[in-house]
Amino acid sequence: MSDVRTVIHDHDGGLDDILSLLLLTRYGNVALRGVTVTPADCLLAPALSVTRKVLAMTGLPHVPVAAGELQGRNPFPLEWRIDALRMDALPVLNRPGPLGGEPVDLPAHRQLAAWLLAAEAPVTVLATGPMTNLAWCLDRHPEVEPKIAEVVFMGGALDVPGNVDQPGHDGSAEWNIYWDPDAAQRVFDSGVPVTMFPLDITDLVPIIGEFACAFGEHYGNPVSDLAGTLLAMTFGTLETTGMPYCGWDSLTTSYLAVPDMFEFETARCRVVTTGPSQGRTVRDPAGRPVKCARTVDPDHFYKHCLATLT
Ligand code: AGV
Ligand code: CA
Repeated sequence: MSDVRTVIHDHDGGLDDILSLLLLTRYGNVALRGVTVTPADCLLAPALSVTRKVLAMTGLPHVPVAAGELQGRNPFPLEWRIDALRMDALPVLNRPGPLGGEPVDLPAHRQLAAWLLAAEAPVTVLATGPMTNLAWCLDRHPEVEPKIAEVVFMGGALDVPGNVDQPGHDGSAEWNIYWDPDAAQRVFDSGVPVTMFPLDITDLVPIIGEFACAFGEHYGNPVSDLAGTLLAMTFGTLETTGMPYCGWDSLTTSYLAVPDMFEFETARCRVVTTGPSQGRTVRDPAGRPVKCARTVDPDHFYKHCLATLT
């Protein structure tokens, strides 16, 4: 097992973001410093509530949770954002007991900067949503740069189609970058090491029935029940969008525990910030080097989740 890393999870409240948080709470080599919630692929209030409940149920009630207030340019579909309301009402998250997760007074972007500035050693930022908060920190407090050991980011699409299906867009972008293309480019423009999990690799891990149903074997274990329920709630997207729900964020998160599961390439790339391809990540010899995950054995990932979340 590698050394313990201090991690800040900047998520945006989707089903897969919460599954990622659940994984993080199980990792023995991760010290969770705090959680920031971006109001992107969620409704903010229930997403904050879910985050705090997950921290309570996993024995981490003192991990602080900060509410995002910065907005991106291209809003997520409301049908997706209401998943947070559904999660917040799940019985497994509403058993008697105190709510965990210390709410903080500062909004997420300022809190993120404060945590980074106060860090004694460089911190890993796990971004499973748009990088709006991080971009603000780099803009307003450039001195945070050396405090960031690595940004581990779910987003982008290099050699595969994107997942944005919106009027006036050509479909080449991935949603976490599309929500705020300038933020992603701002992070790319910094010197911070970026490890990226684009759709090229996350396409390999669709949430399949066999994976979701396997959690039934541990029925009665709250962590397992929550994981299986989150996975079950992802079904329907293939029917409505023609694209399966994938383990986008959870695959990205699993890198923190099992980096050897992946092979990487260093790709020079940049973000298209305007026009019908906005949010697209393109290879560009003049772009900045990004460590991109390229291959994974899907079965290894599914088994890792099952073994971790029971
Ligand atoms: O583009 C993937 C990102 C991930 O961070 N999100 C979902 C994950 O949290 C956006 C997204 C793409 N397709 C979706 C998404 C869908 N069908 N439902 C909900 N969110
Ligand atoms: Ca997300």
